[in-house]
Amino acid sequence: MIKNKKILVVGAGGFIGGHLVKRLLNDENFIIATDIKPKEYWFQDFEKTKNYYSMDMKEIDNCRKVTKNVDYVFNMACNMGGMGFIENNKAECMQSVLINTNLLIASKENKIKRYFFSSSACAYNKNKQQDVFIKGLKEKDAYPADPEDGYGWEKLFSERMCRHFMEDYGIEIRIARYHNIYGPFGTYDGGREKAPAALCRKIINAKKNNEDKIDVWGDGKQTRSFLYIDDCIEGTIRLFESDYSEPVNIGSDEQVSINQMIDIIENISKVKKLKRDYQLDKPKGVRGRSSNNDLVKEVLNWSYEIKLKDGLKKTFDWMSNEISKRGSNINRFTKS
Ligand code: GDC
Repeated sequence: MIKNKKILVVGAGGFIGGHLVKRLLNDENFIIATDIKPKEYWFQDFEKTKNYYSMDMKEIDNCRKVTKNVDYVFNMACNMGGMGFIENNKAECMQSVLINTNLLIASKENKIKRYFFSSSACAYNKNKQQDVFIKGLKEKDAYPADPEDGYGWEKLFSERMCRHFMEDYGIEIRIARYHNIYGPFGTYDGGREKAPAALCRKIINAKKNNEDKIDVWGDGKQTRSFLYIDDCIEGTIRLFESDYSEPVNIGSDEQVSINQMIDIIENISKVKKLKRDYQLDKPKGVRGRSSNNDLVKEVLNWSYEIKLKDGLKKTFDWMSNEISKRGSNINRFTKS
């Protein structure tokens, strides 16, 4: 267990970053937390730490300030979202390269012991994801390089930047390739939401408004695997504590089509079967994607636990509560 360490979490106001801070605080670490969002827009709030900074970590001076006298750095920050965001904001997504680069330089200068980079399944070669059901992606499938345009190129490049800082300067590196992480406190509206949250929201609202139809992007046959946030955090901590410095999948191998995921959410919500308006002109991304977990099992002796239907139930219940409290189209700020 990581305990009694001074840890910088960059992107602490976001979804995964917020859950990570919560876990590290519970494990009795001293946390410095930064995010570009003003504090009132952070996804979770933590009473126990006063060391929050709202700052742009693309600026190297900010990176230098907050890496002083720190043991470990977790870089959970990037400008990101689901397909609706990353397909239409490639230049924005690629600028996150400045966060990782300047944070690595500052970490090297301030002699940080270990550095974590949150990469993505979007780093994988697109050609290996053209069929509806594919074999899970193995870590080596990122090469030859042909990742998701914009966002995926930034992730792959930044992975390599980490690797070279390790080779040339000896900074210890850990890299997770996350596969569509979902759960409570995730974005569910506003344009950055990913499919699990978007489809839960659409079904909650259809039920509330007595509608019999939802919009679905694509033909619904495209596949993904989705990992619940608690498993993501457990895998992240275990990877960080391991001695493995190459990228590792943190994902699920429960591959489902978007249609199958909608079936699961409809069951949870107890609505009658809704009509599906397939929108073929909306962002679709790759045709099929899933995680191969051989390496994570070998290196960490660990596998995720939460099945999609159980994780979606927790997410659906949380979101129903949020929507009834706050409505579905406002910025959220929730105390954890
Ligand atoms: O957005 P996403 O979850 O991202 O979309 C998965 C699939 O669900 C897409 O084919 C999309 O067209 C379909 N879909 C159907 N309806 C909807 O209402 C909807 N909203 C959304 N968002 N999608 C819908 C993600 C990246 C992340 C991250 C992960 C890593 O790609 O966007 O930033 O890095 O990958 O796995 P997805 O899975 O393509």
